[in-house]
Amino acid sequence: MAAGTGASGPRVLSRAEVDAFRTRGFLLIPAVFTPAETDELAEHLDGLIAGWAETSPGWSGPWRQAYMDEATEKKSKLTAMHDLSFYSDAWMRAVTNPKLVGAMVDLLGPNVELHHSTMHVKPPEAGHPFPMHQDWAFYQHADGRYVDVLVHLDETRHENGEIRFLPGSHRNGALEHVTQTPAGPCTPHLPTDRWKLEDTVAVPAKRGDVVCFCIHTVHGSHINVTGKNRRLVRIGYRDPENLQTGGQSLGRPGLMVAGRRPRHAGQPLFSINGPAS
Ligand SMILES: O=C(O)CCC(=O)C(=O)O
Repeated sequence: MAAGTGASGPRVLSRAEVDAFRTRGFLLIPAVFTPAETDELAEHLDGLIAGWAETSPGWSGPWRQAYMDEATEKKSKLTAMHDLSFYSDAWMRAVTNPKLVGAMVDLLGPNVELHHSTMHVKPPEAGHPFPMHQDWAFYQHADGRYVDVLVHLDETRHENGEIRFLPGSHRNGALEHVTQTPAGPCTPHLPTDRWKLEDTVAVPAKRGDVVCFCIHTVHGSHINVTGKNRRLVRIGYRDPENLQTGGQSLGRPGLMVAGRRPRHAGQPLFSINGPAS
């Protein structure tokens, strides 16, 4: 991944934090959102959960049997929706939050484009675990200049399924994921016999913290066995010159949250009739 820090140095992160991100492929950034901002985001999130989000069994595939016994697998659910800023002004402010955007400039800059946001709520008691995977498998890009950010609305720990990473795994680039079973297609994930949550590092975080990681960093999380929702929102940012080649929101331009979008020779304006085919 190209360095985002300019001659004047990082804006929000320390050089040690930028280096840690480059070496490990993930970084906890404490207190990006103030307690008041976090309360407002959580309140809007609860409104979206009640009004718009979908609760379903979540990701499909043979990993479910490897991660859960039969009764738990039947109970396990995920509450999710995409692009929260289309529905909530608090989330519109969150995706353009100056401290968060400054951190993205430190990691990707000077030009940063918003790609998407996605709610991941693990409901109480059997809230959906996540098998080991790279986010690249869901939105393929040409290179690693893409950072995912997990905004924490609840404090996380082992019992509610904090995020977990395989340090340095981003350096392997894109990996082949399981996407098919004899019964048909399934949600992309890495083979469970070779990629194990037990080998990962846990990154528990507090309300208002964000945990960011590279699109190629292998990660996953355990089930939520507590009596409360575990509420996270992922926001994806990229260098606008990192071409998307497949997956979620392909062909859709995003807001420029820092810098400018360089124009390539002959590149047309974005169509007012939707994404070009
Ligand atoms: O919400 C989680 O625990 C996992 C999140 C995740 O895997 C992702 O956002 O790609």
